[in-house]
Amino acid sequence: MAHSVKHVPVSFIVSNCSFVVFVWYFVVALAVLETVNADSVFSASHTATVQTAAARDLRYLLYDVNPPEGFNLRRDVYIRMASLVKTLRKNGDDWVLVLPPWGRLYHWQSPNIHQIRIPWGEFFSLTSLQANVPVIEYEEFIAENGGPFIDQVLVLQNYAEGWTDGKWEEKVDERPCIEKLMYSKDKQGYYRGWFWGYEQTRARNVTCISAQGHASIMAPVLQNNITVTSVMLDRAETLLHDHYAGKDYWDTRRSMVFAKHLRLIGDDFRAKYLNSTDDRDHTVYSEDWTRMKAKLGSAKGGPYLGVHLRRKDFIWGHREDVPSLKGAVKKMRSLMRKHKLDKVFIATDADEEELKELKKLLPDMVRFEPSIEDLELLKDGGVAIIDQWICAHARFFIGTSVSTFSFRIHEEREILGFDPKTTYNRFCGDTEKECEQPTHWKIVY
Ligand SMILES: Nc1nc2c(ncn2[C@@H]2O[C@H](COP(=O)(O)OP(=O)(O)O)[C@@H](O)[C@H]2O)c(=O)[nH]1
Ligand SMILES: *[C@@H]1O[C@H](CO)[C@@H](O)[C@H](O)[C@H]1NC(C)=O
Ligand SMILES: *[C@@H]1O[C@H](CO)[C@@H](O)[C@H](O)[C@H]1NC(C)=O
Ligand SMILES: *[C@@H]1O[C@H](CO)[C@@H](O)[C@H](O)[C@H]1NC(C)=O
Ligand SMILES: [Mg+2]
Repeated sequence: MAHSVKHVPVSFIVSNCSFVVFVWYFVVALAVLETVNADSVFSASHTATVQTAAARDLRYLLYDVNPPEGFNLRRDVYIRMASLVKTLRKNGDDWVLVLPPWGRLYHWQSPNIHQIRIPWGEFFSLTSLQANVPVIEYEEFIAENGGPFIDQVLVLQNYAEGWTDGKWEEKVDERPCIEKLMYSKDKQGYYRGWFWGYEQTRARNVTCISAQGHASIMAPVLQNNITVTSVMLDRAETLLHDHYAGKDYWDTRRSMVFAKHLRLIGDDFRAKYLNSTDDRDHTVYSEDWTRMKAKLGSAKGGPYLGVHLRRKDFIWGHREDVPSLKGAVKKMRSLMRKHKLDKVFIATDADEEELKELKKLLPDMVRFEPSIEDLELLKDGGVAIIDQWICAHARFFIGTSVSTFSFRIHEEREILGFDPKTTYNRFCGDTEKECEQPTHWKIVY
């Protein structure tokens, strides 16, 4: 609990009292209350466990993802790990999922701001996550565990031989490491590695496991082959979803409620610049995700076109399915005409040069542009979430082909109850022939 208070940035006391800073101050106070709450909810469940089944040992599952992966694929891997923890808890011990701190993400390039060891509470509502599966922040793990020690790291990898005779089968085996290990032994015989930027953290043992299959394929290994208390799965993205878009997938996805201060900042921006409020737009949101069950088509959305225009690495590869800026603007104008919308909100990772060009082509576009002070508080991850939140509330949305950033917006809109026709849209490349549109994934409640 103490460490969540510590995250109150001292800078806001002296910085210009911008709106975001003001909201932040207010919300941090709320967040502290919420943390107190969450802790008591959490420990209550533990007490109950102790009383009913003394044999259930407390065990910790930690994980990390291939370094180049971005924010929104990482959110997807969280769903797979939550599913594994649910399986483990059904079968026996009292497993808790340890949330891997955010940081050193390739796309988070804003200069001069500190962006490692960021706890999940800065981006997501912990109480909401905990209503799905028991989770704790990494620093809580260190405190509970009696130090920054992880008993066993399992580095997941594919099979060196690939699929044998082209036949897919689910399997998992301890195997020699294929790639060079990203961990090295120190003088005391502990393994040192990245560990989310926590330099004091060390592992007692590191081994490689070849795994081919869904996340819960790891359950028997974690239950039977390994007896230590804390286990970390590195390269966790190797494992597939237990059941993509099934009930369990959606329960976890719905529990990934954005942190309150980010939602508030997004809502204020909508009201101020886009004439968009929940009452008028029929997008009333329940803080308690378990009670959120909006009918498809019930949400109307704010009077603007929402756009996610992914650039950077998506255009460097000269991909066929990504439009030129000119092509994108032409499509936006035609959608605005068709849906009688005179405002367009654009979320994009375009560089300065492209932004200039975009502004020239579409002078009245609206973007969320944080000041340096705001960026220090929100960080690149918070800004991305606010962009997603605003896109999620638009009357009509169009995203970028196969971007997980766009996919997460689809899901958010599905939760809010938008007509799928207004959500599952993407830009086509300028010369793309068959421009297949995104799939509609219905929520299973
Ligand atoms: N703020 C903001 N950031 C973006 C936007 N598009 C991409 N990014 C950044 O680029 C990263 C893209 O990586 P990822 O989340 O994996 O999505 P994907 O690569 O599009 O599938 C995001 O996490 C953001 O940091 C955008 O519209 N707004
Ligand atoms: C787990 O233990 C079983 C039984 O001893 C063994 O056959 C199997 O290979 C082990 N699996 C792994 C991944 O270590
Ligand atoms: C490391 O882990 C492997 C796999 O669980 C195990 O076989 C081995 O004995 C462990 N080594 C040590 C030193 O504990
Ligand atoms: C905002 O929307 C409301 C309801 O659709 C409309 O009556 C009002 O004129 C709009 N205000 C502005 C400033 O566009
Ligand atoms: Mg990516």
